[in-house]
Amino acid sequence: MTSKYISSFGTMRPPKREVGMSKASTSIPEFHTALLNSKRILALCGAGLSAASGLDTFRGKGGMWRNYRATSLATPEAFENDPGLVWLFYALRRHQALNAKPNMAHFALAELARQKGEEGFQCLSQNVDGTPPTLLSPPHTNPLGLSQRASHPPSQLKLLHSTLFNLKCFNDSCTYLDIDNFTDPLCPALTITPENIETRLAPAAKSMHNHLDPRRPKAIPEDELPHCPSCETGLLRPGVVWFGEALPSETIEGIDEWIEAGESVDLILVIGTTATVWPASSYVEIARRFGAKVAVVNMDDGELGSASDLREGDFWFQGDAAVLVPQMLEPVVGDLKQFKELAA
Ligand code: BJW
Ligand code: ZN
Repeated sequence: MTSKYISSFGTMRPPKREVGMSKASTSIPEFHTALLNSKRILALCGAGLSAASGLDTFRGKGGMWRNYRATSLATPEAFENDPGLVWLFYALRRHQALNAKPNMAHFALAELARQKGEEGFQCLSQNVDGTPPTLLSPPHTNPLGLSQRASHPPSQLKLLHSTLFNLKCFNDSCTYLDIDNFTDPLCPALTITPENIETRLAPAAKSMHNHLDPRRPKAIPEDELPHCPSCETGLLRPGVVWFGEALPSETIEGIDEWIEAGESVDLILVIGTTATVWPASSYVEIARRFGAKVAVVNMDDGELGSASDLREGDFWFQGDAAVLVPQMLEPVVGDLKQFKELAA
């Protein structure tokens, strides 16, 4: 993961603070003027973008899975200690993502991408509910990720935390990678029925030890979990980026190249994210350095990390991204009525 623009998290992360709403405009007509004056636009999207499609967020209300904080399961240490527990969490999310529909915000961003072209718009998504833009099937066919089902042009979608539909080997010395694996369930032990999940989780739930304690009963015996067909010893794991892991370098380098290809970045849309996870959060500051106004769309005015320091000329829209993003982009994307029947 090498980027000219991302600084180390020690220097980048701003202190926790409420959104500086007082200086930002909340006027959609004023935003329309800014949008129409913007040649080069970035979006930084998070879990709130897919909330209207029925997928859970990481923090706040949607951030608990059973008795576990979602963020505590998104680590190599959690997988090391109880791979079956972590696999159940991801198997459920694969199942939900495969069965979810894109919402109107996905369609609006995809249309913005088509209208502005590669030079004019790049969507940086922290969400793992999509496939990487490498090996894509034709648009609109299942199974694909939500942005891809909204026909978002692949070269304009950068999946910062990769995707639930890549699998890789947990063995560090093995390079096995399975791209676009949509099998559901991946194996019988990972079948998504309430009974299977409850039965698997019950012994651990009754234990006094926390899920990082090696003495705690494991959710699924390792021989029932998917194994790597290449080295035959390692367990397969979801190919997403967990805490402490590097983001895909070709993705980061592609974003650097896009930034460098123009004189400025004029606008960054920060949609449905707490903007607290580094290095994704640093794109707000990076875009600012290149001249961008910041437009935040969020249900909540709580913690908004790197997007909280809003200034004169910035925008703040509180509400559901699926409702607000189409309204905000309307002068460029039109009324999107052709997509309404397809959307969640
Ligand atoms: C709506 C809505 C609606 C709801 N409409 N809005 C100390 C300080 C600073 C940084 C660090 C630190 N210690 C460690 C770090 C680094 C660490 C980090 O940032 N930690 C922070 C928690 C502090 N970062 C990393 O570890 C990264 N890697 C790294 O540092 O590597 C170093 C390295 C370099 C070189 C070589 C080797 C190593 C990796 C970070 C990976 C994060 N991965 C996850 C899991 C992905 C897999 C999975 O999905 O399971 O990514 S964590 C989780 O957070 C997930 C998300 O993409 C990410 C961001 O969350 P997001 O999208 O913002 O969701 P929420 O839930 O937080 O917010 C949703 C928002 O939507 C809310 O605001 C709602 O209000 C809103 N909302 N409904 C509009 N309808
Ligand atoms: Zn392997």
